[in-house]
Amino acid sequence: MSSRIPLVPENAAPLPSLKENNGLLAWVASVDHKQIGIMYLIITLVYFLLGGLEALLIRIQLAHPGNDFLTPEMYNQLFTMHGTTMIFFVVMPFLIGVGVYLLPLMIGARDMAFPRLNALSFWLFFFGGILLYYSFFTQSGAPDVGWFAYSPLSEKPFSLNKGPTYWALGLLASGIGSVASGLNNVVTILTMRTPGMTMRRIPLFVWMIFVTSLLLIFVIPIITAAFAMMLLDSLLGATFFTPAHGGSAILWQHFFWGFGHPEVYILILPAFGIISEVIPVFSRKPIYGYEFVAASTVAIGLLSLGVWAHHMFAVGLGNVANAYFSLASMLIAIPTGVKVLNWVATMWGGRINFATPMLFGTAFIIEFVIGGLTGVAIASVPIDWVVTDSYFIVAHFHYAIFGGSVFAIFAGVYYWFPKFTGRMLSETLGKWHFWLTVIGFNMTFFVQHFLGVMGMPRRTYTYHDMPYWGSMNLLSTIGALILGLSAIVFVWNILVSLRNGKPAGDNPWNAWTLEWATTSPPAVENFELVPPVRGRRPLWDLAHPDQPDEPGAKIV
Ligand code: HEM
Ligand SMILES: [Cu+2]
Repeated sequence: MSSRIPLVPENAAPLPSLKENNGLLAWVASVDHKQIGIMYLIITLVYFLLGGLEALLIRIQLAHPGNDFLTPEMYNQLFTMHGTTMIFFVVMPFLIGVGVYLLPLMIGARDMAFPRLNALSFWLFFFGGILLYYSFFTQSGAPDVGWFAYSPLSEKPFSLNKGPTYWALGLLASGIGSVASGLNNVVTILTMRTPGMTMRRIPLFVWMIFVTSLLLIFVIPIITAAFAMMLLDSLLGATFFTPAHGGSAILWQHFFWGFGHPEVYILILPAFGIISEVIPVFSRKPIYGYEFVAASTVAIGLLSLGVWAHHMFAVGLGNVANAYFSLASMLIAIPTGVKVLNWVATMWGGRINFATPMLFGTAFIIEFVIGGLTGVAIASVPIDWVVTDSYFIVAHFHYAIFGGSVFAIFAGVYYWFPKFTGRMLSETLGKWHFWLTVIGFNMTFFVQHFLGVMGMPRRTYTYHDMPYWGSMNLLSTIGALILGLSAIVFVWNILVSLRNGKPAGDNPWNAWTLEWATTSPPAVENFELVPPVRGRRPLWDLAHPDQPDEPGAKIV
């Protein structure tokens, strides 16, 4: 019994619980959404540490002017691998993985619509990452062309090594897995909801995953096709992106950013979802303006498809194109601002409990607003012309993607860890982790705004000793070391709490959505009984039958 692998149940005997199936094969062969979700989370933690190590090496090289800690070739490989890793092997798969774990639980289902497809997605992601990192061990080394691999730099004859080929192949594989995840999520949300769980009642996290999944389905194929063309160019002598032979280098940029801009929303919308779950629970109030949060997500998703060329203002697309892409980009600030207002209004007058998830949630709002504001600034063409490819851009996207997505990820880990494992993370270590992260993060990236405006280019191996450049870069590097320390505290907290953490019980935060209606961790079949769903907060309705969220649901 204990070595059985939970495949499709076809016998009437009770299913073995996850605890009985801890052998390696049970994990490798699993199609259980919770086991697959946990595997995503473990692998992304490993990549987070790798990507962080790469970032540290970059920052040590930049600590003072004229440094030669790394070789220029190594430097190029490191910033390329750092960016690629953080985006495609940390933030994106973390959010997909936490989605895969939570979706069925939140809508009262037993599993995803297509459990085997779910496993396929995970393994494509897993081997895609291995393919990418294998490049470090080849003679030519890792890719060194930046995370967007612009042509003609990434093409023959400018790139004689095979790094970009590993890059394209690894991302191609994991990208196909992401499209499959998108399809799986959409079908699950549309067809597997428990009775009463209408689309107007699903948790906001589920709404965000829904819109994100549609984006995955629409935009990953663009880059998949572009990878195929790039591989045809480099391996079979085609010339899609090489101008010297009639191809177009700018075409690559259109393909890349046609995918790449929606991709940044793929990285942030599920993060918005996490925040929209955490803020109400820790403010002890229902979310303010559920419909607005959901509808503004749909608006952001649609708008995000039509703004890609704001990454290409410096190309010289002409005034009409520049004016359109500038305006369209600024429009996105409206639905985004709506969300910020919703979160602040939810906190307003609430009984706020600043436990670690809420600390990260609150810092998320502040830092994401900073990243959003610099985003509106560089949506203005003349401003972008001044700061493009400078450290101002590096500061901007780290505020959005680290201060935003990664802070939300931390909020989510502290919030759901008890559900995943049955144990609480330590609050003391959590607070240390939080403060080290906030201080380290702002110290690393705030000064980069100034460095950028003063003209320091990004992707630069070293720099001249200009006034203030050395001291600001040193400050940034010290911040990065503090971030390294915070990551150690985080991992330590996970390891210690897995063994000795306080037992969590079913619902330690007194939350209201269905994942908290079952044991921690949930049994293989998720629920013994799914509570009735008569509103957006089923567990509130259950505990307060005389004052349900939707007055019609009152049981007399
Ligand atoms: C999960 C968090 C992070 C994400 C998602 C992220 C993402 C990125 C991306 C996409 C790039 C661009 C690479 C390229 O232009 O090819 C980049 C560059 C960089 N990141 Fe990060 N990063 C994260 C964390 C960090 C941390 C913790 C540090 C500092 C310790 C850091 C420092 C840098 C530096 C120095 C660069 C090089 C900029 C350049 O191109 O010149 N990043 N990061
Ligand atoms: Cu963009």
